Amino acid sequence: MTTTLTPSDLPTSAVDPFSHEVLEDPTGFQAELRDAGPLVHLSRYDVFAMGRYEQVHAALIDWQSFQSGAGVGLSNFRFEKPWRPPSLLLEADPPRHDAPRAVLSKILGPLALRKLREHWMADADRLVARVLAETEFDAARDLAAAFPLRVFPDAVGIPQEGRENLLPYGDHLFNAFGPPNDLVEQGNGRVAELSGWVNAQCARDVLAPTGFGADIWAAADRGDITFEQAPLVVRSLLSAGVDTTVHGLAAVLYAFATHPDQWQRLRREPTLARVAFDEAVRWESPVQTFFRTATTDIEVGGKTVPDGRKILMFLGAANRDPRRWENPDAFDLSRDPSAHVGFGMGLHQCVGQHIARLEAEALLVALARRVETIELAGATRRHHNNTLRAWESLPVRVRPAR
Ligand code: OVM
Repeated sequence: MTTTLTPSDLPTSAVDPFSHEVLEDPTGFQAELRDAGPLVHLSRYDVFAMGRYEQVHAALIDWQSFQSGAGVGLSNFRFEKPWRPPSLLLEADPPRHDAPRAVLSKILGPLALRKLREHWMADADRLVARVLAETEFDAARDLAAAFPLRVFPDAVGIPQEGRENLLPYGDHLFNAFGPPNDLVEQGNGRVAELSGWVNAQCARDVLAPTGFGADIWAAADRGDITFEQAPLVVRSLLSAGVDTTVHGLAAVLYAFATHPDQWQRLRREPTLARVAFDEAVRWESPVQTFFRTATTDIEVGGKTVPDGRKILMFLGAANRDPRRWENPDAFDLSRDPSAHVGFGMGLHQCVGQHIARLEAEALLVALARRVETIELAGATRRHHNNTLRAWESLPVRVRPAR
């Protein structure tokens, strides 16, 4: 990237961060973005960008200056009609954001998840045992995608039929936060069908009598949210709860398949499973980017973001910023990754992170028990998405433990 200075003295990059070249491997662009300065202008989309940990973190916790209510994608809801009714959580600011958030925080909190723990640990063990009938398999498809689809839709309480729509819906949703490029075009053909199915699953009479979905409707009965809000809160679960965990799990499996010493460490100390997952979320950042919108003229690193303009926060770049992290490109179970911004930070920080960690722990503990070595067994293939850092295929070879 050659960065030039605009008249206002702001470093500018002409690189398209949503191009296939950058999506295939964003690390080079991320380094150039960080080195260009604390605030950079992206001329391709005429938006502002931040790649350093300090500024990304500061923006994430300053919801008054950096709003979400105008959308967290490139599209500015002040001027453009959103492609679906905005999320009451992701695409809202206080005070409207707060009641749905409080309801969901409780439903997805550590206390509520204790009921699921035993069942998910046992289910992960069964899945791993079955997959290990072969010593070579696709870890992205057979573990990372398979496990969330076994446990999460049941936990929400949606019917069996149509579950194959969950991943394609999420894939399109996360593409739609980016520019209207070929990835979005490809998804547009099925958007009505997929949205229709997802929205239909949010109705009270479609959901099981117990589960996260039923819990959300019960919150409406109590008056904690309205009956109009309930289906949209269920929609958030179905939107944000599948692809994210699938690609987070793929990230940690890829990390271990390429770091045999770290795998042996996890086998000796399976209590590191949660740290390993957070380190993988830091290292790969399954959710790479989100936008905010300036609510006023905001100073960032001595330069100004004008009122109403979009700012792209590179969570993945911040999570590998050498100004914040020692040896940031290393996947290392010895570090404390807990300050990463892969789940965001502040008011909007991932409300499902305890679910994600429980899924990861269940899968990793089962694997650590049953697998002595895991290595790549062929060419890996990325899945390109405007927001997600994702895997299409991770062929692995394992030696089962005796
Ligand atoms: C939502 C939603 C959708 C996508 C992502 C997300 C990462 C939330 O509909 O609330 O958070």
